[in-house]
Amino acid sequence: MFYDQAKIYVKGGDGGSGAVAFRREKYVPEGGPSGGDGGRGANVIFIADEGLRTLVDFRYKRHYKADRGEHGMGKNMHGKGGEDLSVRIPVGTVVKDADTGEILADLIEHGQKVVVAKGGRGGRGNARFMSNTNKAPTLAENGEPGEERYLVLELKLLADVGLVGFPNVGKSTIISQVSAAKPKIADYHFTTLVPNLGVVELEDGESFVMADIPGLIEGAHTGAGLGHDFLRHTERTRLILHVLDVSGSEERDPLEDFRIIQEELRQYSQELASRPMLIVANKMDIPGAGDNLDRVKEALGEEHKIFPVSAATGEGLKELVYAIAQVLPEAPIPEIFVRQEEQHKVTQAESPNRFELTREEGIFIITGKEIEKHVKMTLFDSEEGLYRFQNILKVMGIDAALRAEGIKEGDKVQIAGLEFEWQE
Ligand SMILES: Nc1nc2c(ncn2[C@@H]2O[C@H](COP(=O)(O)OP(=O)(O)OP(=O)(O)O)[C@@H](O)[C@H]2O)c(=O)[nH]1
Ligand SMILES: [Mg+2]
Repeated sequence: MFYDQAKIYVKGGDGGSGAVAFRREKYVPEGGPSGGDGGRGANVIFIADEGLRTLVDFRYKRHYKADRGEHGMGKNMHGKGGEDLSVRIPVGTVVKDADTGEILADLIEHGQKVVVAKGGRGGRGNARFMSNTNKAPTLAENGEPGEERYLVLELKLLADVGLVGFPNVGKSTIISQVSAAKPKIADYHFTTLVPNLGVVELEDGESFVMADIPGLIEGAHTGAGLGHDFLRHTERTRLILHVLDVSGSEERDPLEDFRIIQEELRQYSQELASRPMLIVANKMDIPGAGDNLDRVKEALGEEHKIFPVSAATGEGLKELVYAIAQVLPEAPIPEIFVRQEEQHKVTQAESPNRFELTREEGIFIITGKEIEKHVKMTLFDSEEGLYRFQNILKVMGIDAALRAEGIKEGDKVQIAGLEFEWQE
């Protein structure tokens, strides 16, 4: 099977905790603070690899966690950082945040790297909190939690030209004639279940990549036939070849076919439907094709270039390849676009606030990445740690927000699993 989509979980390593320690020296009664910092948590990194063709690996392994940093130790010894976790993914993979739909990376070159989950920084040891007013701090930090998120991976093949059309119109036969690709060809619908790529070599030594994709039928956007998701493999193409069976060998009207396929492309994305396009009028060797070709030319000839061919005999294919080679250098390289439904999600997830305050059964609940991180990094059993945390609540405006909501002495507040009573 061809796996071109996956949802996985990635987590950067947590930072190691800072240490609380004091020097003990024989003749020094009270040594200075000597707790070292925690080590940095490791990152999860994606590396694009042209040797991989599908996302099948991610079907079986869906969780990727990088190592944590080591804790700091006494005698000012810092913890060791974790080693980054490198994950190889196929060239052509688009990486999105599963919750927001935001595109984090589009890896189109072999060796391209991207950090998809940052490791947390190490917590500071107490040695770092010494000041003129506090010579013996008992304050240290826990490590910062590593970044974690769910990712959607989508493989979008890298091709210059995409073949689209109804099943059985001869798309696979065409690619088999103009390139070394050897796709299955047969006289039934949906012979092609997964996209095939073929390299078309030109006489001048140049070449381009053609993608043969499964056939579309009316209602593909609602799931009819094989659906329309595989159109993602045409997203990077600069030119669409719209293949028609102009012989009408299946009792359909090629003009009607054209309109249906165009509508399906539009349903996938307006942008895709308006890409540069050539019409390939195939099966010209079958009697009766000529009449239909005339009708197609009359209806569509002004707007589109039409190439009569026979993939079976090879007639007309040279001219087609030549025309593609002419059009390609002019055609703009499409940027990976965010489809409309995904865009919607992005805007929904954005929130200008650094935190959210809600109330449930009298309890004040505070959520937000930043404050949750502070909770995890605070050592609450140290009085100084507690004091510092209170300061963070003030600085972030959480204090003020709670007061504005009418919080009273003794009310309960909850943040990231921590519950405490409000005290003035
Ligand atoms: N007579 C004739 N038959 C053709 C021509 N091109 C393709 N065929 C036949 O049409 C049938 C379908 O061809 P395919 O290349 O498998 O069609 P496809 O568009 O890839 O079909 P799906 O993969 O099902 O979407 C096969 O039996 C081919 O031999 C042609 O130019 N003339
Ligand atoms: Mg096919």
